[in-house]
Amino acid sequence: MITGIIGKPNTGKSTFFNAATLLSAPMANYPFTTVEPNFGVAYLRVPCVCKTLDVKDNPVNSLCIDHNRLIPVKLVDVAGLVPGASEGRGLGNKFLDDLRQADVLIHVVDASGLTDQEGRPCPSGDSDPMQDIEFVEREFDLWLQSILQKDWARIARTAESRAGKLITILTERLSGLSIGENDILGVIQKMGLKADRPTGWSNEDLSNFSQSLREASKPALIAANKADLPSSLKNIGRLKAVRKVIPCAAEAELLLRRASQRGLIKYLPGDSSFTVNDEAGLKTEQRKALDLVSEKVLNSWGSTGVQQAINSAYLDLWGGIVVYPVEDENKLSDRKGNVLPDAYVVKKGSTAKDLASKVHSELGRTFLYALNAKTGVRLGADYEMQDSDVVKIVATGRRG
Ligand SMILES: Nc1nc2c(ncn2[C@@H]2O[C@H](COP(=O)(O)OP(=O)(O)O)[C@@H](O)[C@H]2O)c(=O)[nH]1
Ligand SMILES: [Mg+2]
Repeated sequence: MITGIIGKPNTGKSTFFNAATLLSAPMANYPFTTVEPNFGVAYLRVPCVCKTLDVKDNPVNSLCIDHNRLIPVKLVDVAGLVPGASEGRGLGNKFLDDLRQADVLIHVVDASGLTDQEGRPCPSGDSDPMQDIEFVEREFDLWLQSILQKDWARIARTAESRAGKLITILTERLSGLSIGENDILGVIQKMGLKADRPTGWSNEDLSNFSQSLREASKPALIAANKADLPSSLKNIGRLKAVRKVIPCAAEAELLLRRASQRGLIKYLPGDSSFTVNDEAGLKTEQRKALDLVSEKVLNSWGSTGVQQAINSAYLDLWGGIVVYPVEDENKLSDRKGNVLPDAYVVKKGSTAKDLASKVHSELGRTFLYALNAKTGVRLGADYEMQDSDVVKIVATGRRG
């Protein structure tokens, strides 16, 4: 599961990425061993079950700070795109290559209207972020359409030779883009397209199909960035009427995380305020910068929005829930005695057996049953995992 950060140039994508991936607390176990250049690790923040269970935990695959579980998740910073990118303008198809693996998107827009579609300064402030959203989405759709259209006539003819063949061909063709069979099937049904007669699909059908497929397979939220600037206010109101929008101030978040890293303030990403550790130790300009963040961002918007955007991407768009597998259901620990060692983000609807497979493929294969560690209740393979479940998985293998 990967979240992609997209948008035109100069909206603050890299600032957002840098802020989201900066965490001062060190992590013992780095979960992603190979991190490619534009990939980074951000953290999902959820209330940790250690609080309701009233236990002291020793996280291994994640962190727990003041009863907040911080779970590493992957982010990819996609190259900025300009109108015509799907035909190779700007960095062109580079952005689309970066996007392939993304399951959900955070679309960063410059809500202030102070940059044009190419990302150049627009001092009048009348660049319209709504139009930016639309052109970025359109480039994506055109790109998807171009992939489908390449040899559509041949695909369509081949597909008509056998019932159900179209879905197989499309699934194969789009598998590298994190677009699955269910998305394809769902869109064809919703649009009332004839899967058995693809030679009859018009160009317009293909165009609409591409758009619906993007919406289904790459759900996106709008991070309305630069919310600290005065001209952002009215634009954010307009955007909220038509899209899922989270007002953001990525630069402020970066400043707060850096200040926290240097021990100047106490601040956990997502908080609505911070406290200064040593008032006397602050330089005048540091004090001033922090006051500005309080005034323009925290007091105006409630938070910088960066953590909220990450959380929303994983929990709302993707439908994630957080569960805690343990090996000892009484101590709630792993074998080494680490209490609540691991937190896993799984998709709503995942079963106990799905979780077992995620922990270890062998554990999935040899799964017998699971135990709800909070209640002692035995759970079958098909039990649907619930948020904050703590479970022990019992298997036949030697691991059990
Ligand atoms: N006022 C304001 N400026 C920001 C914010 N985030 C980024 N910027 C500025 O926007 C410009 C572009 O930022 P950058 O992250 O490089 O954008 P990218 O091209 O989308 O990666 C830089 O000058 C940033 O300092 C923000 O939250 N508020
Ligand atoms: Mg950038």
